[in-house]
Amino acid sequence: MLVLTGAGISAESGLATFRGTDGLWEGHHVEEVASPEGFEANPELVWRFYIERRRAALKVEPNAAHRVLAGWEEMLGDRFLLVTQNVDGLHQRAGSQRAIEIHGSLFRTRCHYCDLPAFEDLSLEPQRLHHGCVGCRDDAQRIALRPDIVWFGEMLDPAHLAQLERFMVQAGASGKPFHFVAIGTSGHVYPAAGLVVRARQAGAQTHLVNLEVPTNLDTFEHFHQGEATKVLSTLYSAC
Ligand code: BJW
Repeated sequence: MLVLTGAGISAESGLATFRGTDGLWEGHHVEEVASPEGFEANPELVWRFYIERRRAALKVEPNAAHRVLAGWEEMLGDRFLLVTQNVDGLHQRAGSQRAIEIHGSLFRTRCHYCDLPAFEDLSLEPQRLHHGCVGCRDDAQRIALRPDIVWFGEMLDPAHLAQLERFMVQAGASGKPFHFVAIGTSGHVYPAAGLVVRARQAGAQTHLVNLEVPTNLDTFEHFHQGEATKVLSTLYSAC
């Protein structure tokens, strides 16, 4: 089973989704806070935005839907893989270990300009980050450190995409039922929104659990409309 999650799964924990009426982008243009150009133009604004996101994520708890997925992993072992677009760390806090964070993490920082490896960063003090990176000794004046988040126009980690592809090929060839389940995602953002198509090619039965009708609905075979916590409590037996 391959599961893809988006912001909707954390909505019932109290975190805002991206494209809802109370969406996170409200008050900010997307390109100001979630693009490389935005960071280069105003890194302080970007850091303020992400420190607020860190605070919000730390204030809430994983919900029943996060816990159901951790339970599926426990039952299925290496026949289960979770790929999340979320950067809030709630899956890990619910007990998921086989989780790939394809859009990065709020709780890691890396350098925007060099290949200094990303490191864990739980700081809620943006000022601390207003220093050059140790890897970029030639220019310690600019703000080089940034959240380890995949912004628009940036590449996803090729190792993550390769891991996903390997999993789909193996699951499709296993001879056992293979299900792809997307949960709480509007289908606007690629390449995540295209995973359903690839999973289907690999032999998966495809399911979507979502509150509203997404843009890529016609790419799914089964649509379970509703709140993730309610739908997931019975979905496993329906698969
Ligand atoms: C509930 C619920 C409940 C609520 N229960 N459900 C192909 C075609 C066109 C464009 C592209 C393409 N390939 C690539 C692109 C460009 C771009 C892109 O996709 N643009 C689109 C906008 C068109 N993609 C990229 O740039 C990606 N990079 C890339 O592909 O590199 C190569 C390349 C570059 C340039 C050109 C071509 C190729 C990178 C994308 C990174 C996205 N990052 C973000 C920001 C991270 C910042 C952050 O987190 O702070 O990640 S965007 C934002 O959207 C965030 C999310 O992970 C992502 C997805 O949002 P999600 O999770 O779906 O949330 P919502 O709010 O949209 O939906 C929530 C849903 O939940 C709703 O439907 C509700 O109904 C539902 N819901 N409560 C169940 N209780």
